[in-house]
This record gives sequence, structure tokens and C-alpha cells, in this order.
Amino acid sequence: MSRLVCVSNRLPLGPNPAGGLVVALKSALTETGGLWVGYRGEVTETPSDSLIDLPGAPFERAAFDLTQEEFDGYYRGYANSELWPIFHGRADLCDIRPEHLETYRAVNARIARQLAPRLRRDDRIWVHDFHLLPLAQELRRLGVEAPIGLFLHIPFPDVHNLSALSNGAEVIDWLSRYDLVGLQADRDVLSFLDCAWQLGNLEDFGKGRLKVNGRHMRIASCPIGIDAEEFAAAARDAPREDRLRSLTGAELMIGVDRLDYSKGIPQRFRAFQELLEQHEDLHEKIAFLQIAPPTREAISAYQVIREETEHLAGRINGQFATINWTPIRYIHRPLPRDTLAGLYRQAAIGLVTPLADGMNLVAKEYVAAQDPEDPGVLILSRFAGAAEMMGEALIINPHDPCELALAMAEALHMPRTERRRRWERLMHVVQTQDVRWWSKRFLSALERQPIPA
Ligand code: GDG
Repeated sequence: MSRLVCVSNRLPLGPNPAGGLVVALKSALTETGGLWVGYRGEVTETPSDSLIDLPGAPFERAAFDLTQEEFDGYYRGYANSELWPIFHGRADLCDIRPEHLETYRAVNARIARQLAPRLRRDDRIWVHDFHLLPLAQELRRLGVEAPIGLFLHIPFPDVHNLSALSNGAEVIDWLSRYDLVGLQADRDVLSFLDCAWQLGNLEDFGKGRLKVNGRHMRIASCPIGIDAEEFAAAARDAPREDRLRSLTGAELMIGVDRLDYSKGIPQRFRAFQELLEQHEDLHEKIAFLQIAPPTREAISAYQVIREETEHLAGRINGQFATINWTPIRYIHRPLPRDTLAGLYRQAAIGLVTPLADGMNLVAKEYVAAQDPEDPGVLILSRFAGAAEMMGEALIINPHDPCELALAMAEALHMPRTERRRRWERLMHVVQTQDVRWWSKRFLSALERQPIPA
């Protein structure tokens, strides 16, 4: 069996709570073994010439360094202030600067130079996400011949958004150097084909086989999953003291998201306000817990979303709170994973309402955490990749506060038989399309080399 080499921006280090990518990849690599290459998470004055080995995990780990200037241009700049907003349909939040792109290209070229000597001829190389789009091009320049695949964890933009980048056509060219590009959902595959058609030179041979800018490649939809059994067990076994003790007869509604403008947190707060305005009978009967750990705080769009979120929470609480009831509890800190699992299980409603999201693992975690006898209801945005396979959730448009408020009321009143019927179907999807299914699906597609037409 050939060795699996994963490359991602961050390595899983330290006690910090992981984002979706790290959670998923950690389970995949623990299963197969292999090498994981990524950034160590601290800036250095002079980056080391070669990768630094970090023992102490069930798989090999090797890190690259970044200087402050590289971090600012590659990570904070091009990746998070250009690609992230563009790929989430928010060209208006983009901060386009030529020096970001230059640093992004240079950092990818250096990662490739450091990685190439560590590679074996029969490795399979699995690159992750939008930080590393040019990596295949750079590795090929250095003569690496092993199969290279990219999995993009975020949505693929439509052509209008991609064209708002200064180098939209170059993005398509970067992707054409991979043997396989895996995307979260069918809608992303369609967007990729449209962009490749309009900004590149596309020949489509069907069944995911393409020739883009003269190079043969495959494209596939590979929806990411979770370790459903492990998560269900964590929820069952969560210490009772981690549960919310002060509910006093109210139903719990929960949201868990990095505080990112793509996650639709203010929209969700406004819908809750609408619900409380329309239904006085629900006052003191529903408690909304929003866990929103900080992320990318140095970027101004994230400071704006934090201010908006905190302002709204304060205003809504001021409007409706009683001496015995605080409608919104907002926690701007990460909680331990086991505590989260227990809270999901306790919650009658899971709120997942992004404006754009590659998949959204919280939707799957919420379902896995439920008590089969008395499961809660998932409310899910139709703009999350998860909506393609989780149609038994209450699917909503997060931009419409009235529709979302109606779904909250419907979920609160849904009879147990219907809750169970919906949950069983959702749980079946979460269990069968889990994280192992996802990595097998991607890696077996990577092994099938494109057949030149
Ligand atoms: C990207 C894509 C795609 C959150 N708060 C805490 C905490 N979390 C964990 C959740 C979940 C993960 O972080 C978030 O995953 P998501 O999928 O919701 O979102 P992104 O971080 O944006 O991930 C996304 C994903 O990659 C995988 O491909 O689904 O679309 O954007 O696991 O539970 N964990 C802990 N404390 C917290 O406070 N411990």
C-alpha cells in the first residue's frame, strides 16, 4: 500500500479546538497512517531550510515555518482576505493587493521545495484547501510524478465572484495541475465546470474526466463526513455537569460556529427576535445558546461581524429578558469537544444557518449526538453543502427572518414521531457517509488516473 501524504495549512497541535478540516483529517490519518505536513502555527524570523519533524502522533508530522511577512501576505492576505470572501460569495469584503498574491505564490513554491525531497515515488499526495492551490504546479515543476489530489473544503464560487479576483483564470490553471480536484457538493462541481469553461479552456469527456488548459484531470463531488459513532458516544457519555443546569422548563436551541461572516449568526439572531416578537407564549420557554469562538481576529471584516453579533445579542436580551430568563446566551470562547457533544444532545433544536458553507460539520455532529428515543430537530440553511444530503432537516433560507422564525416554531412543536422519522433518515446519511467513507471515496478516485481521450 502506498503512503498517504497530506498537506494542509495547519497541523493539529496543542489543545486548541479544531476547525472542520483538522477534525476530519485527523480521523482519516489515524486510520491509514502516513505523513501530515503543515504550518506549526508560530511565526519565525528565519524559516528553517527543511521541514521539521514533530513526533508524538499516530502518524508522522512535519512542519514548515512562516515569517511574519509571509503569514501576513499568504495566510491573512491572499488566502483569508481574498480567496475566502470570494469563494463564499462576498467579493464586497475582499481586500485585493498584488503583494498578497506574490507572497502566496512564493510561500507555495517554498513549501513545494521543502516537501519534494521527502516524497517517495509511490506516495499519494493529498493537498487540502484554499491555502495551497498552486502546490501541484510547484511540485510538478520540481519533477514530482506521484498522483496529487486537492480537496477543497469551502464552496466553489460562481464565475462572477471568481472574476472579481485579479487572477481568476490563474486559479483555474492552478487547479488543472491536479490529477483530481474533490469538491464538497454537486453544486460546486457545476460551478467549477462553468468557471473552467468561461475562464479557461475546458473539454469535458463525461464521468468527471476533463481536459483543462491542455491537461487531463478528474473532478468529483466527495462530501466530507464525521466519525459518527465516536461523536454519538461522546454525546451519550458527556458528563452531566457539562449540561446546562439553569434551563428551568425552557427548551434549548443551539448554534455552534466560528465567528465568521459566512455562518449567518446575525441573521439567526434577527430571526429569533422575530420569533419572540410574534410569540409571546414562547417567552421563558426557549433559550438560545450561541457558541462562537473567535477566528481571524486581525482581519477587519471579522471585527465588524463580532461587533454586529454582540450588539444584536445585547439588544435582543435588553428587549425581552426577564429577571428569570436571558433569551440569548452568547459565548465567544471555545468549549471542550465533549461539552459540545453533551449540549447538542440536550438541545431540542440545532441551528445551522450559514449564508455559504462548503459542508458544515456541525449539522452532522448535531444529528449524531441526538438521543434516538427523543431526538431534536435540525434547522439547516439551503446554502450549506450539507443540505444536498440532509433533506430531512427543516431546510430554510437564512436571509428570510420570517421563514427561519416559522421553522423554529415548527421545530418546537414537532411531534416526537415526526422528529424520530426525520432523525432516523438523517442519522443513516451521517453514519453511512462518514469520514472514512469520504477519505476512501477521494483516495480511490485519486488512484484512477485520467484516461487521455
Ligand atoms: C471548513 C468549511 C467544512 C466549533 N466551535 C467549537 C468547536 N467547533 C468545531 C465544530 C466542528 C468544526 O469546529 C467546525 O466545522 P464546520 O464544518 O462547521 O466549519 P469550518 O470550520 O468553517 O470548516 C466547512 C469543513 O471545513 C470540513 O470540510 O464543513 O464548510 O468551512 O467540528 O464542532 N469545537 C470545539 N469547541 C468549540 O467551541 N471543541
